[in-house]
Amino acid sequence: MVDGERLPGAPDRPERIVLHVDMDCFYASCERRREPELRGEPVVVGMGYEPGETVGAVATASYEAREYGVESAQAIGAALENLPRKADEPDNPDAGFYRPVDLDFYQDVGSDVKEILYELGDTVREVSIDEAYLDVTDRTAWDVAEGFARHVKQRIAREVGVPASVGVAPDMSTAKLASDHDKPDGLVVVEPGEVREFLAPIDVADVHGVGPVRARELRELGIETAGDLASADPYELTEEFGERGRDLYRRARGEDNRPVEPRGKPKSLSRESAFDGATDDFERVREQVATLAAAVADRATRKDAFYRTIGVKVVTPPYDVHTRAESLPGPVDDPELVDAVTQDLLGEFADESVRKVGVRVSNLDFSEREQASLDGFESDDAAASTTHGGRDRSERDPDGQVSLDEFD
Ligand code: DCP
Ligand code: MG
Repeated sequence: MVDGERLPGAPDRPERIVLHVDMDCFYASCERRREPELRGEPVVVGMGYEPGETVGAVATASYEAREYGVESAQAIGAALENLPRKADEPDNPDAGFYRPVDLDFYQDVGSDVKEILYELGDTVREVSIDEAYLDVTDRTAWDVAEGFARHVKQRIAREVGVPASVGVAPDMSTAKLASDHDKPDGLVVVEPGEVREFLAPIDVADVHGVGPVRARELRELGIETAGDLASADPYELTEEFGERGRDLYRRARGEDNRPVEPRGKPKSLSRESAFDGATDDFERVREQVATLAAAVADRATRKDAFYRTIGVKVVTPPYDVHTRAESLPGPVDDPELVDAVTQDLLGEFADESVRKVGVRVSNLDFSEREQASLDGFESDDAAASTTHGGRDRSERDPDGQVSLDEFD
């Protein structure tokens, strides 16, 4: 088929307007939100990092810290060689701030961002904690798309307090490259007629679906950029790489027809939190579980999820994972019940030393209907007798014994 030719009878679909949002140095920006003194400073967020220690790996670094050669996945020890800690060298102007990962907090900030995106997009595909695609075809038009994208960035900045980069294009793959193009605080709009020109100089390794191995193979064929890929012979590419070759060829030409589809609904919602070392203070454990229970119930309410199972996870030293769950006669959205059931399930661990706790609701139901009327769960008294009545394990949901992986 000749380039640009349409099959007879093919619908003349208007170009879609796809917006891709990717937060800038996300974990570091979250740290700055609660510690504004960190704004403008080099900030490193370490996974498995403890203040004062040199263990762990860099989860992310602020753009100021990247100037010193600090990057994701680097060992903290190596990062410290490039950028010493302000805590160790307070007078050194070339020192930075190191913070441990606090995923619960980042997830919270991430879901506040997503809430705004759901308001602004016709459909939203969440990709990760800090990234999503929006189909905004019916919300804007190409001649005002830049203003729309600016509005998205401003709402996130104003209401959540963290910076985002945004790309707008007629397809997902180009929108992603566009959001990455002017980071941080980027805003790049690639209109339908400009896609080939925008993609042409982009490194072939940055084309969606090209990993390091394939990038090397493509370079061996003299294909260095998306432009080279777009003008390569599609039959040769298919011969060399199979159907995958054809897909890459299409992406390099901006022919990515994937619709912006929401991800499947989650099967469970959970939150967990670790103590520094382990604690013998059971009151602290109870309080932590109460906080997590409230957060999980709140998230379920916000996602319009009803749950049929409520569970806790308790990790005791050295690293023994215990999960307990209770199933309910029908789906509910009831924060007080989540609190009562989790506290009840926790009782068994009163004499244990505890490293980590988690709360999880599962068997989720997203159907839009009235909450089932549940005998036994309607009044506070009834709830109390059910959850504190010393049910034995045999009544608990056999599926409630979840693995660590499923818990997250
Ligand atoms: N992350 C991580 N380990 C990695 C990469 C990322 O823990 N190897 C975490 C930390 C990041 C977050 O995921 O803040 C989002 O990942 P991104 O790749 O979007 O990186 P950033 O948002 O940090 O930076 P950028 O501004 O380049 O998007
Ligand atoms: Mg990011």
